Amino acid sequence: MNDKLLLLGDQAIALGAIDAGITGVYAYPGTPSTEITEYIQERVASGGRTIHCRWCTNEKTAMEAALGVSYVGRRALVCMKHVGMNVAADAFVNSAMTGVGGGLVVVAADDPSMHSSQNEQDSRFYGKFAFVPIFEPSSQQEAYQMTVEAFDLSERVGLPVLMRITTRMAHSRAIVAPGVSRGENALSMPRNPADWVLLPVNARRRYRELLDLQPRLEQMSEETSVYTGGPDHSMGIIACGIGYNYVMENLPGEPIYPVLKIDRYPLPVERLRAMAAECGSLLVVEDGQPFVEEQLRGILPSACRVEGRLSGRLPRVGELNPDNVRLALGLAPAECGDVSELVAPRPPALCNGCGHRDVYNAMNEVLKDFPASKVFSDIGCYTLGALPPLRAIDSCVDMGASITMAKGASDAGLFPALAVIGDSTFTHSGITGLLDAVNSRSPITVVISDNLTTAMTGGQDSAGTGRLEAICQGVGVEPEHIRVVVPLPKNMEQIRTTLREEIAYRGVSVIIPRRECIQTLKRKHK
Ligand SMILES: Cc1ncc(C[n+]2csc(CCOP(=O)(O)OP(=O)(O)O)c2C)c(N)n1
Repeated sequence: MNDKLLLLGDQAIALGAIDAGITGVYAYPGTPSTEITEYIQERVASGGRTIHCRWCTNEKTAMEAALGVSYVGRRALVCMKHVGMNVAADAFVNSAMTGVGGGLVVVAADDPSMHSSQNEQDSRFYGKFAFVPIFEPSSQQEAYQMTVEAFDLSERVGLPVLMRITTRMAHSRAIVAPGVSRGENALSMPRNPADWVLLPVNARRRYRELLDLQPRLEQMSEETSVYTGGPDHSMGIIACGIGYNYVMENLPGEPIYPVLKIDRYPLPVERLRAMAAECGSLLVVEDGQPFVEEQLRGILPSACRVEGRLSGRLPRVGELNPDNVRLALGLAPAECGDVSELVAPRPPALCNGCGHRDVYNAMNEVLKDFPASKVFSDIGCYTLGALPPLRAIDSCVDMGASITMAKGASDAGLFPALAVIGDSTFTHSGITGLLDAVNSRSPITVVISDNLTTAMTGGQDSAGTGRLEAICQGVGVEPEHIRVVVPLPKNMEQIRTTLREEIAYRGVSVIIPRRECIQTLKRKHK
């Protein structure tokens, strides 16, 4: 019997993947998913089994590398935050069309309440859209076990499995009892190599096969869903993923209402219909968007009363928690009060001594002479430059959008158009936009604020470190318009002059302010 461990949900998934015999984890950092890969990296570094665990350049490269592992019969884990699914979507959706060889599990960590994200999108829609099985654990122990099971299922049905978690599952700890660990699969080649060539002739056949598989997946959900009968049938509760935890915390012991725990999709339609037939109404407790609640409208007779986030019984936005679930269950509010009144909010800010600050101070000075200027920015620590007192940037949409938006605005006649992007975001998805700008000779000034790390998510390696000038030159930026400066208060005059010169140049210029992130520097000194 293995020792029990106190693990984050992320770590439980990581351990499950290690014990399932993965050959590699492929990921780009993003809260709340980052700790999955970091745990595997730590285990490998401390002498565990060899597992490929280097950070990828973005979520799409991660998904595709994992698909390559699966093609040759071995197991791979892919991890990302929910918005990473948008980047990986092309590969993800088509991986359901090719099918998989070795087990392939994709973890998408959703962030309801947008603690560190631009939106609240719910990754379950991606799983449904791609017609793949979705797992949604309700506890850390389940996260461990379901990961192992997801790899087995993936190989059994020949499809990737999407594991969907939300912030609380990822970042809260509980005891996990690990099971047995297995080794890697042997190398093996695809049974039907044509499946992997998505020419229309093969794709049409594969799509039919994918659709034909759906009743089998639905049947599996019927067999595994856990239904607990309760004496009071005035209401039935459908509790998904971590929502089940919140329900059980409020209804300890034997729940008085019937409870159906949903931890995998497609939905167990027959089970749901049977439950609706014996309950006065149904309450859907699901974190994220009303994914189940919406589907129930098509599954159940229209007379059936379904309540949840759409009906207003639970809040439409933000995370679920034991308190708002408690109210939806018709119970009196918990006595501990509203924590938001007890904990003083601390808005995020750039660290003192951060190089991004010096970049923005110089930029703000220079742009006083250009009242029509706009600074398109991106996602990273430097996004905090939008806040007072700096107020230095005008946009933050999705990773890589700074350069392309500056190009578009310049095409439309804006001058000067500037872009500010971090080093990791630049390699993630800024390079192709820079190529577009070079190809159309757009008069834009791109600032790649290089702190030599992916700071926002905790200081992971940045894919282009040491190669940014070469990348820009390779993309076609003229060498004399690739300028490197050191963002320190003592260099202000030089930075301002460089900015003025490159704004005056009517072509693509890149300025790279380079100074190591003070947080990673501090950690190195320690
Ligand atoms: C598609 C997507 N993937 C991941 C993230 C999470 N994320 C936000 S910023 C960032 C990288 C920031 O690194 P960098 O551009 O170097 O800027 P820094 O934070 O170091 O200033 C990451 C990984 C995200 N928001 N969107």
